[in-house]
Amino acid sequence: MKIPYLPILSFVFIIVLAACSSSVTPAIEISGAWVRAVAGDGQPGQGAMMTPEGGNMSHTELGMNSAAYLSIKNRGGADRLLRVESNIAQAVELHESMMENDIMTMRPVSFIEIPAGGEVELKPGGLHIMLIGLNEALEPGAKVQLTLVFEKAGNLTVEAEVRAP
Ligand SMILES: [Cu+2]
Repeated sequence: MKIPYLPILSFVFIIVLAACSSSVTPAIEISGAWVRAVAGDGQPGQGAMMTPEGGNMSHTELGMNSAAYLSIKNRGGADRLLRVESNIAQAVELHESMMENDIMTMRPVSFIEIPAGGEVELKPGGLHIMLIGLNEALEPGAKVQLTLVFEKAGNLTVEAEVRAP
C-alpha cells in the first residue's frame, strides 16, 4: 500500500502558512490613550477650559462632552481612521482644533489620514476624538473602551484611562 506523502505534506504546509499570517505584527499600534475627566455635575474636569474639547463651548444642547487622545503608529501602508465607536457617549466624532482669529475653534473631519510608516498624534489643541453627550460622568482613573475603525487595518479596541489634565 502506498502512503500518500504529498497530500499530507501540502496539508501541513497550508497550516504553517495560516499560522504565520495570523502572528504577523499588526501594522497599526495605538498607545497613550486617555480621556479628559468630566465631573458628574456637568462641569468640565479641572483644566478642561484651556481647550474647547472638554468644555461646553459647543454641542451644549447635547449635554456633557469630553475628548479622547492617543497616538497611532503605522508600520504598514497608508491607512485612514474612519471613525471611533464607544458606548460612553451618544455620538463620537473625529475633530480638529485650530486657531481662527485668535480663538480656538474645532470642526469635524470625515477621516484622519495615517501615512505609511508614520505616526499621528491626537492631542489637546489638535486632532481629537470628540465624545458628545456622555452617558455617565468620567471620573479620573476610570477606563473607557474605544473602538477605532480603520479603512485597511479594520477594528482596533483600546482602553483609555480617564485623566484630569
Ligand atoms: Cu471637538
